[in-house]
Amino acid sequence: MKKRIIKQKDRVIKFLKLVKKEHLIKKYIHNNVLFITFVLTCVFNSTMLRFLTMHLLENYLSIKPILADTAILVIVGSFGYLLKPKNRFSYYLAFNILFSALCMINSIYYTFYTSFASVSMLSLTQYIASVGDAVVENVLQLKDVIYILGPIILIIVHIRLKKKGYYKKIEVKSERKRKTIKTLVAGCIIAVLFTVTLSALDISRFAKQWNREYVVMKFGIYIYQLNDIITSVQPKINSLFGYDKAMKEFKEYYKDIEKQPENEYTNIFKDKNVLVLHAESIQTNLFNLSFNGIDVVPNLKRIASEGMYFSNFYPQVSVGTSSDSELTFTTSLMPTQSGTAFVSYFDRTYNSIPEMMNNKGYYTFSMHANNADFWNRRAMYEHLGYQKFYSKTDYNVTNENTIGLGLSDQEFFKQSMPKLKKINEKYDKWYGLMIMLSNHTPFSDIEHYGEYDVTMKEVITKEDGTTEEIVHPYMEGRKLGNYFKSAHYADQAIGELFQELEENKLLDDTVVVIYGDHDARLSRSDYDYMYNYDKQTESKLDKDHPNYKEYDFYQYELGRKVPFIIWTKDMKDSSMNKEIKDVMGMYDVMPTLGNMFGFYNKYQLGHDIFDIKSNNIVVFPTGNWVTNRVYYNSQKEEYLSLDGSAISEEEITKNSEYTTKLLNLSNDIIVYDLIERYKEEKDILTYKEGS
Ligand code: GP9
Ligand code: MN
Repeated sequence: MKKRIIKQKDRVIKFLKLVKKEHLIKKYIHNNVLFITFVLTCVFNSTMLRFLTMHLLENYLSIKPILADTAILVIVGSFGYLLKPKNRFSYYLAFNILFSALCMINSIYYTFYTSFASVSMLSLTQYIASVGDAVVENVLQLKDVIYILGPIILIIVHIRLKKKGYYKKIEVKSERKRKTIKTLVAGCIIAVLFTVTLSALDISRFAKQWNREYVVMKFGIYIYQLNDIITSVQPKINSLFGYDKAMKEFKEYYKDIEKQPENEYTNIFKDKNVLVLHAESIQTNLFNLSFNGIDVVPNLKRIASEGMYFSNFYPQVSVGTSSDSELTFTTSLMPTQSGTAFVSYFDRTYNSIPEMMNNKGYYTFSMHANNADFWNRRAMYEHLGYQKFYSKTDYNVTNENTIGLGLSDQEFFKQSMPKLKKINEKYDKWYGLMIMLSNHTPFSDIEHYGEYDVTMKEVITKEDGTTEEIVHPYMEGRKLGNYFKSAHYADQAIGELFQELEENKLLDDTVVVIYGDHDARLSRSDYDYMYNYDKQTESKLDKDHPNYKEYDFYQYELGRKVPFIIWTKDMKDSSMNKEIKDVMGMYDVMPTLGNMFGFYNKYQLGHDIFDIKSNNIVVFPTGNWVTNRVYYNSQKEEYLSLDGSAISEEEITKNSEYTTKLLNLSNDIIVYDLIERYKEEKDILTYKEGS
């Protein structure tokens, strides 16, 4: 054994000496310039993408993704050697363009969604196209286009090689084969080296793929994207194969679930009309902001103060944003782990609020002045049970009354009024959803938002006793400032809606429910600027300044809260007029309203907040979760204690396991259509027992 090791050692030393003597490295580089340029430029692009998106120290120091990128690129590049030298350039250029495009798409996507792109979103391109202009106008930046350097460098190298006669070399087939195999083996060795660096956590996250940042950070963008393709088609294959296991777990989970007990709000709103307001991109943090003495959202603040206001309410959206919010609101299920329920799984059976209201004799409808196919609503609404969908074609949309993506909220409400009046006259009781649109990213239609001043005004007294007003630009001209202007506009529209509803006597027997659908997708640095604004220099405080306080990850995540309000005309004089501070998620809406209106969905994953109270947990599609006590970041496996108390390891493990279980269960229910198939199973059983 010892002898063998010595022999091996001798061989390696001999080889290294040979490499030195014969200048083998130099020769290798000289003979493989094109291949090396291909690999290096692609590794550079992928590395830049990580640096420019995720600003984590760990990311800068990690060798893992570089190894992963190199392995995959050497393997892909090795097949280029099968071609004759004169044809190789086309091969490498094609892949270089493909990989650079991947980096560019992901760079833009990250700015927009703080996540990496997924091919499961390809079927959604028609919806993305509608906001495409907004993306280009607002998001395309220098950092997104640097990736074209890859193909440019490759072309330059190619031209120089051509001049030097590099491509005139003749390589026989066997030599090309030999080169391919050698390079392929080298690629595989790097892949093995990479694999041994992986931890169990890396592998499990890779398999699940939902923690996209983590996967890119450890596996690089190219392997991430390959894995994404596989995991995106997996649900289709899964729904054919993993059914038995999923059904078993489904039955297991629900066997012990009992109907929630009654409480003081049970049936309190029985037979009342319901008007649900889907408030696009309205965040809770707007409630605490005012500029020069004027609130950003004065009407929403007033409505909240007159009703039941849930101030620690979280959206639970994934890539399906608005549609995910609607899904979770109406079914108490979580967004799917791949694709979106509205698009990929619209044909499943859902126990939904409209369905339950239909069963109670309500007329159910949705109103949204956008294209009916956006987020596949037209098809999905059939399955959610809405009896009628008033969409773009039911409204008069002109250039003059358009803001951002479509019909302005003010016009939308105005034009909806006659429809609502008719419905109210015709039907005994009704349930309606109104989806707002104007307050949508990129908030650049400022000339239509009306006057709302987001500067900082200051009155100073001069030495001679006279006063002078100084105007600091503050949030003026910034994306966040534009968001405030846009939100102020949306709030004004809501104020007008309430006025018109009141004038038309539509509030007398109606419960109004308002929810913000998700956060406004603004970056952390925007908030950092606002909270660290220095009026002396009229810019952000320097990071070294003693007063600088970074707007950190947790502040940002906790700041993504949206408002949830339940309001009736007479509530302000009742005991229901209160603020509920317990954490609550979108999936708790159906159980909470269900108790108030008298319906129950056995498959709901949330809870009636008045039943679970301070014991509630809100899970997020990323695997993160929040309770009254703690916010847990599953990406980094870190947490923040919210009340300053000590958090035990046991509590973290228990809640993390619960989160994983719930996310998997929810995904299985949708992917395998378990509600429908369980019903069928039971029907067959009843039939058999009866015969
Ligand atoms: C589109 C609107 C916006 O009709 O609901 O969708 P979003 O981009 O917020 O998901
Ligand atoms: Mn939305």
